[in-house]
Amino acid sequence: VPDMPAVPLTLEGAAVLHQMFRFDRGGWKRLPKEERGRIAAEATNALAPLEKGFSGIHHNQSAIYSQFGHKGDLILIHFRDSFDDLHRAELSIAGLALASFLQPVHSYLSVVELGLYESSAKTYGQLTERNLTPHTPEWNAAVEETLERQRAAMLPRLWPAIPDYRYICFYPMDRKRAESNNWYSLSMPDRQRMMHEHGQIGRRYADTVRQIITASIGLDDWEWGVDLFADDPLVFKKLIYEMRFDEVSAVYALFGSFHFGLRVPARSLGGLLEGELPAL
Ligand code: FEC
Repeated sequence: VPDMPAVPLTLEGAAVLHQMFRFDRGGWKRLPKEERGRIAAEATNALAPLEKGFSGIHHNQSAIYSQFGHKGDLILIHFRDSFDDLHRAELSIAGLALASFLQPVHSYLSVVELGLYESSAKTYGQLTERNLTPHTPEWNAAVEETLERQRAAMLPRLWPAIPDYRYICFYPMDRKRAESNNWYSLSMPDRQRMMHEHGQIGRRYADTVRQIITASIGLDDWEWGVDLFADDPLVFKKLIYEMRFDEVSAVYALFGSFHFGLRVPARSLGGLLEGELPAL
């Protein structure tokens, strides 16, 4: 019997960029009021349509968050149909007059990923029963056929609209590759079982938090980006705390730095630059 592929099947969707900026409040305050108004209006006019969806496509959205703490002042997130359109978003922000007051302090590039642990084992098993051999053209065609069906079923999760919640919590993650605990040398059934348990904890929070997992292997410094959206910030703490005790996090997770922000509609950007937060 040939070895089954070790890599789970995945579906990829929107290309995603997170941008964190420091705002030069001192420089901004030194500008005459009318000049500040003009620059803020230009940025609002550029960002308001992107909030609804680039090129009129509902899911191709960008969103603004006011960042807590010293890590930055402004978080912009962009979801796009293609990496080219994603880079267009980045260039259009860089072209705003406001960009002279925004210093990029961090960014993260990734792609929406649905890991299909549950169905990978099933699919690989069925193909083996049909006497197909991994990595042959026949095997690849049969895998692609399955993925195509799954893609159609998962469209809204692959191309998500930015969830309409007040807070965002973003952080990157790795799975451990240490000598004793190496996720990548575990068997598929072991990983599948742990991911199943992970999903079970997650689903208990489905009413209060939306999660979007993006993959960044080959794109950025960590392996995954985790975006959580909620109206109650304590939900982030409770969910992440509970998951820390779950085997896949307790033994195999490494976390990068956390970024926490409050959603600011584009129409409230001018106010934010003057130091006002949008009301609830
Ligand atoms: O190997 C991989 O595919 C790793 C990618 C991955 C990371 C990750 C981390 C977190 N998740 C968090 C929240 C949720 C919530 C739900 C949920 C479900 C899944 C499933 C996959 C998955 N997560 Fe995950 N998560 C990753 C991947 N996660 C695949 C689906 C599993 C299944 O259904 O069997 C439930 C969503 C729903 O169905 O409504 C909520 C949080 C983290 C970061 C904290 C941590 O301790 O890992 C929070 C990486």
